[in-house]
Amino acid sequence: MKEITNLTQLGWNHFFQQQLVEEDPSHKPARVVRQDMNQYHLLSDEGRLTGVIPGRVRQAALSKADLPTVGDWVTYSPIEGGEAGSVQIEKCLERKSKFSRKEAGEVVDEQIVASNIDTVFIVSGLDDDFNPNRIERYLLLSWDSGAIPVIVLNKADLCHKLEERLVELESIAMDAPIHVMSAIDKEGTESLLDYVKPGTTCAFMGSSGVGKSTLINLLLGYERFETGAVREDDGKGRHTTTFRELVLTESGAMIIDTPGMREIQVWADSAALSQTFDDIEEIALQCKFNDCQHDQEPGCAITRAVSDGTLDSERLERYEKLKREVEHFESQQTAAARAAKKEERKRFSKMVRRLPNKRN
Ligand SMILES: Nc1nc2c(ncn2[C@@H]2O[C@H](COP(=O)(O)OP(=O)(O)OP(=O)(O)O)[C@@H](O)[C@H]2O)c(=O)[nH]1
Ligand SMILES: [Mg+2]
Ligand SMILES: [Zn+2]
Repeated sequence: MKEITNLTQLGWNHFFQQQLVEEDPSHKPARVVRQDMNQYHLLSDEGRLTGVIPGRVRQAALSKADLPTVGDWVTYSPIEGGEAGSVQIEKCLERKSKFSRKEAGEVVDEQIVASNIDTVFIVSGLDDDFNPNRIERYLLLSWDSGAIPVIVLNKADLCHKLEERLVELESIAMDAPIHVMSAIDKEGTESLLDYVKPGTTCAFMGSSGVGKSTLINLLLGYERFETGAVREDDGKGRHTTTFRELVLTESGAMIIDTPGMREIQVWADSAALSQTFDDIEEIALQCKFNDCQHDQEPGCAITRAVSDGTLDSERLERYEKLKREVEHFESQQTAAARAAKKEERKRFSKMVRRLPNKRN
């Protein structure tokens, strides 16, 4: 197989290359940089392409998560008689990492916000947007994603209690580095360059109006993305960015801008929860009983830590709430696995019934 060299700049590596072994050699790889309804914008060693998904590929997808999303590697083939640069997508390659949340609403489906990313920048405003609970949720999903989370505290120019907020954040960031900056004053933003390296991909996540697009424009050196003034009344921003997009920096790094998320519903397992709340789970190891519910049991280390001030009771409350959500997620996952098995059995027994009975 021909070694593809210039795709390396787009993040192509052995992990993806080995997935082509059994692939039709005429199918070539490309990276999804943007999706407009059914049209995918792709980058390949042939340059920019526009891809569509044929019905057969769409039908084979069991969930939305099986379809390509921004950051994905796909294989494509030319469309016979089609316009130059328009191709059809054959397959979505297995992902190295993916940042997912639960689809909003009642459905239990995974929404992949960005895939094949190395770094997740969790951007938060140091103004009234500051919200430890939201940062913990993003951390949880990041630890589940396979990418490394980095906390970005923007709008330092609007913050009068930086020290206080940093102390609070340091106790919840665990292993994630924290960077304080002001995009408006162009202060502290150069610290992001440590992560924005050639051939790597980072994604900016966070609520609307925290300054994701402003920061990305600074890193790019030009106004690539529209940025929006925050509404005066609620400080919540107005969702200036409406679609996800991957762009290349001058130095050859890839950055994904995402629209601000209103809801961050849990799509993560208990391993990610342990990583996010390592401090609490560490203390819980000291409880007298293995199955301690930390609810007035004798010898409870958690209760002791809260009363002697080593553990913030609000953090404990947030942990317990997220733990319930993770448990619910895991039970839904097993329920979904059970339902899939049942469906498979049904199909199998129908098939067996149709087989000719040899004894007759
Ligand atoms: N004071 C101050 N304002 C900032 C800073 N960074 C960004 N802003 C402003 O905040 C507003 C929102 O910035 P955007 O970059 O559009 O925010 P966003 O996170 O991309 O928002 P969405 O696209 O809606 O998700 C703009 O008016 C920016 O000029 C900062 O460091 N300090
Ligand atoms: Mg934006
Ligand atoms: Zn306990």
